[in-house]
Amino acid sequence: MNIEEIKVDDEWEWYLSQLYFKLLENLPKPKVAVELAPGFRYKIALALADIGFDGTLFVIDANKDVADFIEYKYKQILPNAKIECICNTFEKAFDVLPQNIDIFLANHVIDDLMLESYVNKSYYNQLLSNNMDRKRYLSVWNNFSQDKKSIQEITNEINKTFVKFFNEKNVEKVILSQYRSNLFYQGQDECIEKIVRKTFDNLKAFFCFDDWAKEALTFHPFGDDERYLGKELLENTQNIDNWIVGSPKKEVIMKKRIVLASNNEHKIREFRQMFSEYEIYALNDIGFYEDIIEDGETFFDNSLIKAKTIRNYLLEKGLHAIVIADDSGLCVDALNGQPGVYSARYASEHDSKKNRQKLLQEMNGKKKRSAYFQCTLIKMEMDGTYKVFEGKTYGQILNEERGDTSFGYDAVFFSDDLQKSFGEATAEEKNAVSHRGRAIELMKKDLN
Ligand code: ITT
Repeated sequence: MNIEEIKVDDEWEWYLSQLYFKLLENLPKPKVAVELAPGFRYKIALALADIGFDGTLFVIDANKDVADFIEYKYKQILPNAKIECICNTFEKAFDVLPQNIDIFLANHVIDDLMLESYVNKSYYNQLLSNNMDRKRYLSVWNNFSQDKKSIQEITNEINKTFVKFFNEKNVEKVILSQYRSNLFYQGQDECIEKIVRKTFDNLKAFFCFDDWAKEALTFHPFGDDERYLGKELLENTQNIDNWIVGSPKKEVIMKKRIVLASNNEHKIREFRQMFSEYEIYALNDIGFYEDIIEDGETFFDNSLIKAKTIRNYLLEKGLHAIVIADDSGLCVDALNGQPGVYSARYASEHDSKKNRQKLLQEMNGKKKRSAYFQCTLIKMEMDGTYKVFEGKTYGQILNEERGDTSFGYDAVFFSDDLQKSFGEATAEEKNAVSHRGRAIELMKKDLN
């Protein structure tokens, strides 16, 4: 499976991760955390990133594809943490887990454990697929029930595993979310509430979502997939009378989330490098796949077009985030400021090699080689108000490419500040003096 191709259900991730964050921020920062059965989802990692987690996180998942994905993704999300990925069943992971655990985290854990341990692999993989529609989902569950142990038997075994775990290990805090068992689709009698209650009776501290699920869901009604309808989530969690609820807060806002209105992977990488304290979502991450028509005459115009388009999209989806749009380009003095706003499509749309070649041709024999990169950033709030930040960086157009040619005009731009081409500079060197780096610095000051 190609890890890059895995798509998560973003709104759902976003929303649940906020709930985890709200619980976690009220607790002492953990040093040792364990997450059970994350699947191809990473909401818990996002929440841990929000609290600045820099301890050790053990992640258990018996599925190899999941474990590989998690290893890859979590290291990106939590660069300051130590990620220990255990590709095994929960019980078999006991030996590898430390004795003292500050926090144990799991979402939708009962179903995940059932799947992980008891469903045959081909069904399991189908169930993990995020694109699966409800009909297929049901058919998988039906097959599962025909040739596997009864739900009751499986439940008992899972209960035993949990009890053993909590008896053997010292677990300080637990956060779980189990909004509704998918098993309900089969009309099974066994209630997930009972399973959970029996299993976790012996715990000292047990947090789960309740009241602010209601608040959050009015902010983030996600999609029309019945499984995720807030009403069901709410009803199900409220039935569980012995669940302890974290301190409720009225607002659930994407405090530290930024949506970057760009699909340019290099820009995205630079933003992430310079904005490590924020979670940067690119357009793919929020499920926006359309081309934005950038027909403005200035960097500002285009930046505003991008920001407005994405703000409107988020509003439609009921999501809340700060939107940042970047329009940038290279302005060459001897070419009257060209390619300027046309930088991305100077010779050919998004073919940076052809664009550089055209520039070198146009500059052939020209003595005056001064140029500057400009970046115009717009930071837009959900109410539509915005601020503009501009950064410029000066240099000379080289006669030939030098260094890394992957990003736009980097290889033909000799930076006056660095005395080398941007293609030859390290990421840190470039970010420190670049147009984007400078605009971001200004914006950061404003955000803080
Ligand atoms: P988005 O609109 O999705 O953000 P884009 O690549 O179309 O992506 P722009 O419209 O802002 O972005 O075009 C900017 C072009 O200018 C970009 O494609 C590069 O060719 C060039 N460019 C901007 N910043 C650059 C940088 O730091 N290094 C090299 N080239 C850069």
